[in-house]
Amino acid sequence: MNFVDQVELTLISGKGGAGLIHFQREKYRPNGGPDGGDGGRGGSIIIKTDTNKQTLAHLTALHRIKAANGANGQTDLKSGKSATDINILVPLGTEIIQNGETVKDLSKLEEFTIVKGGRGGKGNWHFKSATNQAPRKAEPGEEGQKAIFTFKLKLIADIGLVGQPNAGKSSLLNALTRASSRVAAYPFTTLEPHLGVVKRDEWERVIADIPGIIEGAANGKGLGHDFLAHIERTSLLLICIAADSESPQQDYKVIERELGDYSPQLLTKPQLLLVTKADLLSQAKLKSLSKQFKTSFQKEPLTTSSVTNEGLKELINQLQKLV
Ligand SMILES: Nc1nc2c(ncn2[C@@H]2O[C@H](COP(=O)(O)OP(=O)(O)OP(=O)(O)O)[C@@H](O)[C@H]2O)c(=O)[nH]1
Ligand SMILES: [Mg+2]
Repeated sequence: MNFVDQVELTLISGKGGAGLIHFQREKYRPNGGPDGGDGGRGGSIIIKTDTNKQTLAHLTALHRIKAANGANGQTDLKSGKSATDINILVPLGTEIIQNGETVKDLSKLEEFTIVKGGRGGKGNWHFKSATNQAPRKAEPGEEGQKAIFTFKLKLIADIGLVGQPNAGKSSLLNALTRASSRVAAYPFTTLEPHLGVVKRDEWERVIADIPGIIEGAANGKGLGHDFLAHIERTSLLLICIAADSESPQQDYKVIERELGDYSPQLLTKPQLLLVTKADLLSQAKLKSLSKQFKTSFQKEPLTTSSVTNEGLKELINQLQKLV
């Protein structure tokens, strides 16, 4: 498993281009005025959150990233070209640390300039005045910035998807958000947490899809154990039980037990019980399944299908109320 959650990077922004000292040279005007252009802006480095990124693995090999310098000013009042900014894409939940202090916590879809490109210097035409018609002065470009940053991935989700392998968690994440978590018809498809953002109007929350939980997970069995720590920080658990499971109630018991064994605190978290893959059962069977859950656990499940989208609106309604 390759779940990179910490990377150190040296980031360097570009220096601004120098302003030019130059004078117009036209055939019939021997003493043309100053026409030295301004230097271009140096490139900045910008950090952007992207829901298609799930880890920091794409940054591990880089170590040092430098944006280009701005070009120097040119004749004829032409400014030098500004350098292109560099965008670094990071997953939601990336924390950026410099000298042990948090510079930025990127927990929503946002971007921020981490090292700013230097300003271009002014060309000599700026310095022309009544007393100085031929300034022999221009500014150098401003220096870029250089610093070492630690990027740390903290999974910060408001809602955690929990369930046995193959319960349809990733499919649900994909149906509710723009995430593209891998889906396949076998257990342990998801090997590392995936995040997505569920949105409705102004309301948006981060959902985490974690590897499936099996019996013994709390003691280290399977993959889910490593990630139970992450869902400790969520404020609601969406417990997924597959409608076509041979023993839905047993599935639920296993999840409850593993959560409790891992940390009794997890059991005090608000839960929403979901019967996923509802399209695989008749309405009558779904109803009787709901009844069983109500009798055994005093919990009435919502039923959803990531294939027909049945129940998804109602699910978002509930999430809006609870989170
Ligand atoms: N019919 C139907 N099949 C579904 C639905 N949701 C998921 N599936 C199928 O169930 C299988 C498992 O789906 P996943 O979303 O990968 O399940 P998971 O819980 O993320 O599985 P792990 O990552 O292995 O724990 C896939 O073959 C899906 O196509 C659904 O709503 N209806
Ligand atoms: Mg999955």
